Amino acid sequence: MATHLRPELPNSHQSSDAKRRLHDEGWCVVPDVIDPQMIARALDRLHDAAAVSERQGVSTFMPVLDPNASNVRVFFLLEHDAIFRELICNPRALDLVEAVLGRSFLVSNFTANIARPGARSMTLHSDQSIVVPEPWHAAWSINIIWCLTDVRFENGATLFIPGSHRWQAHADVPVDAAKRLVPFEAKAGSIVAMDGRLWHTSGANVTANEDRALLFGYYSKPFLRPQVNWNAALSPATQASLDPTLHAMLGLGVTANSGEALYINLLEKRA
Ligand SMILES: O=C(O)CCC(=O)C(=O)O
Repeated sequence: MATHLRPELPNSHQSSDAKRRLHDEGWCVVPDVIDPQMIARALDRLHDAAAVSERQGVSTFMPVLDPNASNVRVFFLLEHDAIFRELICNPRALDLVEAVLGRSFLVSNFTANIARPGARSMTLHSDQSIVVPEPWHAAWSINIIWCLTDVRFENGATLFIPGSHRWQAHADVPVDAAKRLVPFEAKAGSIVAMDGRLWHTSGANVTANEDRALLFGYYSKPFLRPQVNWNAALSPATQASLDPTLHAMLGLGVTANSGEALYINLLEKRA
């Protein structure tokens, strides 16, 4: 394991420095995107969503992903609460998404992974390699990770390989990849942007009693089909509550595959 990284950026020039780091290293941290009240509210709604999910028969333990039930997975966040629909549209998050994907993109997925004490790592992967055949010449997806707790190596920070977004094929993944993993560290309220090509895995939570709660907002080029089309399953009531930009961003409109409707809506909002 290499050294811990804390690449928080000073407030001035934050945006351009963050984008430069995202371009050069495949990831960046932006601190203080949401305040303590919002963090507490999101955490509260996340725990409610996990309980509702279990009650509905959707297990929060995914043996295909995690070695044991100490990782609590919550899917379908956009249906669970309006706060998640607000976070997925956060302008500072979308600014980083646009920097990587350009003007047209869709929300592919919004899920949570709470690493509780005893949680262990999943398999090393890049998110893009799961849905796009090699070679990976360009970023076609990006994760915006919302930190609802402080995140550090000991409580299971996501481990990643800086610069691995430049690997273009499975053959580029070195045999000693696991030794190159480093944890990101960030305070609650930060977002971490991660290029879809960056190789990473979840960390082990070796603390006695400290949860690590992260939300993963996954955005992709509009022509990429999501692994699971959660957006199509949004209830009629939730769909009716969406503003036109979010409706377009979820790929629910007829122009989803080009993303044009999204761009027009974003421009109108910014005008
Ligand atoms: O929870 C984490 O730190 C990483 C999760 C992840 O990479 C995934 O679910 O694909």
